[in-house]
Amino acid sequence: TKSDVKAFFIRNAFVIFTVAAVIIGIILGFALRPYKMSYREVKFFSFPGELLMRMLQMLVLPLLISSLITGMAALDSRASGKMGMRAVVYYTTTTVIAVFIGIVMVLIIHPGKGSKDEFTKQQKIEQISPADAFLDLIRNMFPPNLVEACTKQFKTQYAKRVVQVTMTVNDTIFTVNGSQAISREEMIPVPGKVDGVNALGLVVFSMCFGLIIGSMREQGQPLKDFFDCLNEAIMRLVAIIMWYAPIGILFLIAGKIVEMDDITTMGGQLGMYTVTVICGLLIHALFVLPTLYFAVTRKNPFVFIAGILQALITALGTSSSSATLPITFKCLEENNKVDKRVTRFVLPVGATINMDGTALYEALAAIFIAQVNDYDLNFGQILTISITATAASIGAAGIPQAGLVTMVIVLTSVGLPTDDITLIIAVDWFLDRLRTTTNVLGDSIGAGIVEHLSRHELKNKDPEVGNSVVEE
Ligand code: DAS
Repeated sequence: TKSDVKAFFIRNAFVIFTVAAVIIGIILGFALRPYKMSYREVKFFSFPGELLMRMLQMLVLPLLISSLITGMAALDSRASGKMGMRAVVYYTTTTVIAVFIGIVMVLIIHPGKGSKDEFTKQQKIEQISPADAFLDLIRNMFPPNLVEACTKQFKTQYAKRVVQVTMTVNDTIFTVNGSQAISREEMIPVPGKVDGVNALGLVVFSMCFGLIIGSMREQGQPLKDFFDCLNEAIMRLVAIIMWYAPIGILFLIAGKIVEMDDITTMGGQLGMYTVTVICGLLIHALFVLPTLYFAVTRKNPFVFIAGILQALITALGTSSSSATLPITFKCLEENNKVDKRVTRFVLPVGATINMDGTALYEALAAIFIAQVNDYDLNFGQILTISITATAASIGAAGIPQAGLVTMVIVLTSVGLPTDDITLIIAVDWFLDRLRTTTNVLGDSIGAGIVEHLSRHELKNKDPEVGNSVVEE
């Protein structure tokens, strides 16, 4: 009936607007392409999209910190330990499967065959051992300065650039040698590289802090109430931003289509590589994750996915799983009714360390670069790639193209030329959107699975966060 249609429309207004925004964005983008806008004009045009990015990013830090602290404070150590174990098992399993799919796909399709002709080497780069990268990952878990952790990631300086200054004073020539330490990211030219918030450090701190507050019982109550209230207030802001999201997404997508390079210039190897990554991500997102969800919960995974559609589209539009985090929270809690004690605990951690799409892509891309260079990888090297790809996906920040930067770790671990990253840069903006969507899907399904497995601990307890889940 008419009122049914109306009710359906109101219930699904957000999703309908968002899907419409994507479609209009694509049409508008292609319609405007022939006009060949200048860089500056594109910036003006996509301004509403830039605003959405900024609004979402604005909320991420307080949301991440307050949700983790309240989430941890609400659980006693036994419950959080169990839930944490389940989350870790889920993250590890799905990441390993993703890496496996990436490797199998690239070995079967072999997109890098043929001679490498579209690229010339740019500079020689010093080798970095994977151990350096692992140590940086762990260093980032313990930020010495919390305020700084909110603005940047820590990077070890690995090499020195020597600067020589010659001067003449009273006919005498002096030469001064100076040296400047540079980090591994500075050693390779990666256009558009980004420096993220040290989310890993903040996650570790907030979890510990939350646990301690929880264990303080009465004494910790004021802090618990404070962060609870902060969290609630931020979520209300998210609700307002959600109304603006479709407009932002429309312009983000249209702007990107207007500015992207001509597709016809894409070489054969690169085209095959793109197809291989897309196939791998689709298998993981539409087959592996839903099957896992069904196997554990016996519920229809596609109903679950429909509930988070807006988060998935936001991930596609923003290429950032951390900017999408506020929307992921809303979708899971409101549409899929996932318990807040689970989302607050599992989502911020997931958005920071669980990146299935990134892991799949990094392993696949590294092997593709080996294929292009006619470099035969043995089994041990493929194993090294899978381990470092996992570490690189954990270390990557949830921001656009972070995965491209952490690729350096994977490539150096098996002695592949890091400057070959430039080979795949042309298509990375696009693949980044797809892997970010896969990352967000993985985090969301993880929340669903952990909630199901933790149902006994969650049963019969006050669902209001702030109460202990398991009483001794
Ligand atoms: N785009 C990032 C994300 O937010 C990760 C990546 O670059 O792979 O998930």
